[in-house]
Amino acid sequence: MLTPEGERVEHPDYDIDLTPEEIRGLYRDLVLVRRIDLEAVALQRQGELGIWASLLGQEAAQIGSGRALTEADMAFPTYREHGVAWCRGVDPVNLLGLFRGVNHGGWDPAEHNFHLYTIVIGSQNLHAVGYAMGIQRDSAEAATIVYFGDGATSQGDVNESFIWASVFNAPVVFFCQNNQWAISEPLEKQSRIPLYRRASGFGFPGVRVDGNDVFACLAVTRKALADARSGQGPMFIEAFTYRMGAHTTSDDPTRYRVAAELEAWKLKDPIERVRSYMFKNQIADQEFFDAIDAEADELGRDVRKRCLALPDPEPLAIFDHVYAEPHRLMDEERAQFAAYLEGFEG
Ligand SMILES: Cc1ncc(C[n+]2csc(CCOP(=O)(O)OP(=O)(O)O)c2C)c(N)n1
Ligand SMILES: [Mg+2]
Repeated sequence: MLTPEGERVEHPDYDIDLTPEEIRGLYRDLVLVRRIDLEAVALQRQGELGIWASLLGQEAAQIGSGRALTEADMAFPTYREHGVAWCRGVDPVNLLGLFRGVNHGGWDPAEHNFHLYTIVIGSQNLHAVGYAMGIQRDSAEAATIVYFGDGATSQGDVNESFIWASVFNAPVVFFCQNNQWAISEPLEKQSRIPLYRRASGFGFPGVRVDGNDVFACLAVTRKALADARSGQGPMFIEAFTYRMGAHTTSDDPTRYRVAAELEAWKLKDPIERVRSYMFKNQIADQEFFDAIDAEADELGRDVRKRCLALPDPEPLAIFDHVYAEPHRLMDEERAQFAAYLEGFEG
């Protein structure tokens, strides 16, 4: 719907009518989440975070799909969904706390309808389908969306989630961000067909969307969620995008991919095309762009300041939220760890 040069194109099946204000809002989201991400990478490089998984390049896929959600919809993320977290009103400092190792994310999934981050590849797919089946049994006016990567489509859990969603006609949208890489494994080592085509074998529709086009991601996800809410079952969306950074800050992508690939994808940058479209169509002027840049810098400063001020947790607190109710094994492990800590002097 928006070419890399910022030209608007119509699509026969998916259309979207956005007001200038909505477009400015999407642009603001894209810029701010990129800024949060940049600050987080810098914080990790300065030793303030243990690790960080950058969303660089995937902003449109996350903001487009994230803004398609209604308040009642429930989202299940991986570890890279900082843009979706932003759309769900989760304070970015919570995300940093998780990667700093001082909390488990610390947000209430029920308050934001945004589940905690999941590191175990694909396990959130099963949680999402189970949740969607719950929505179905409650006859609630809501849908579930689950995020996962291209690599995750090779995982058993993900394939099982497709089967359950299909046979129970669960109101779930499978949002796969195909960023072309699963750490150092390229997509061609994961699949011999385009990923969206996998869906038909499970019995539900699959579409591929330009994952660097925020309008298209919004339009397609909105439609898929509406269909799910109205009882039409699951849908698979392959957002075709690119991981412009490293897998995480622990990874060095220059070891396994050529620089030319990144250069080609830079020309398809998800933010530049919106900016160019807005300029050309007088949806925003230089003053607006400058104000957003200033807001982004202020947000970066604020996030950094509050991250550094996060208190170190009391070591035994790690056991507090493993189970909702007291658990014998937790009590045992807590006691063992307390005894270990007491072995230190001072
Ligand atoms: C069950 C499981 N197996 C292996 C890993 C190690 N691991 C972490 S990220 C990753 C690759 C994931 O690639 P993809 O699904 O494409 O997501 P991306 O990181 O590209 O967003 C792997 C294998 C894990 N976290 N969980
Ligand atoms: Mg990937």
